[in-house]
Amino acid sequence: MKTLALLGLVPGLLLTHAAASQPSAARQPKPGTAVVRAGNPVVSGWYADPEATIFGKQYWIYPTYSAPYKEQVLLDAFSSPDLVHWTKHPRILDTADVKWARRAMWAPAVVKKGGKYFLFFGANDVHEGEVGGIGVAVADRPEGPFKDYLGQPLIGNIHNGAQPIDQFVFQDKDGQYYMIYGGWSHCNITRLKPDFTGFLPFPDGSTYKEITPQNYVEGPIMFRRQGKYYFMWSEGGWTGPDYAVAYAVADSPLGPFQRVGKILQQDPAVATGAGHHSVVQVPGTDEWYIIYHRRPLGETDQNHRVTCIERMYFDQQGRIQPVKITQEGVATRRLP
Ligand code: FUB
Repeated sequence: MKTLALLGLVPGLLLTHAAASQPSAARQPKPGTAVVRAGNPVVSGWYADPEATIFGKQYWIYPTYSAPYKEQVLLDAFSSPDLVHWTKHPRILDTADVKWARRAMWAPAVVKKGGKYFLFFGANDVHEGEVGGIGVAVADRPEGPFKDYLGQPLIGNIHNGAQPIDQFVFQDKDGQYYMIYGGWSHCNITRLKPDFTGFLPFPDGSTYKEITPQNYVEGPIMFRRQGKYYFMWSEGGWTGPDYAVAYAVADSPLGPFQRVGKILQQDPAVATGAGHHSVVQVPGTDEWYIIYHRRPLGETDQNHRVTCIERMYFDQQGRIQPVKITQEGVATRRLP
């Protein structure tokens, strides 16, 4: 568990973003009040590709265990009631429990459905003709233990040039679950069957639709806000300093997605390689957080990535505002 929370004073911390989704004046602490801040990174250790979500009154983060490549054989998870104090849940999934997975367990995505928790993951860094790809595991609790659900990959082949990694599961307002995924600069969207055992074809008969926007590399996510579909992804190379997050907006989960621009990237005074993120919305509010990984200054090892959180703001036109990466991180935010 991370034990160190940062103490800061309010002035200058909460008044820096002029945006439509700022916290209301009523929610801002009085000037001079000490504010507990998470500090970045929010958890100790090398953790990347963080999928953040909310189950009940807890925030959860499911990251990649960013150890040396061949040691990426397990997943840990973290939970928090307030974004500041995090509890580690070790080894929620292990390749020992997935007979077809042997390494490179990457970028989890977790959804709750019908009282079960489904954890989608990439395994083996699969290439043409190899065994591996996107799998799914299931548990009765968010901290697992998760067990392989299918006994084989959910997606084991390469479609439209997309490596089967970096899956994200998005539920539309009609209840339909979509999987959006892909590495190697190609992104596909598919319709999941209700029991997550496979896919339903689209009305035109296709199963894997490519929705790759300009500059897309990997790490897609999607969410809805005010009737619009926001599609976000990582661009640049994850092993270097120029990794970044960009986005597009459309009227449908199928796009078309026109790239708007970058909203998260390195800051030479803070950290490099900022990317592969997720977002959470505090239920019933327009408060948004971006959870992402970055590389500490001076680090060059590709796996030396840490998980961080910042506020994410929209302007009056619905554009996502550039995110400033910080050492201070976010203030305590309990769930309503
Ligand atoms: O952590 C392994 C890989 O690094 C992910 O799948 C990519 O998106 C990149 O973040």
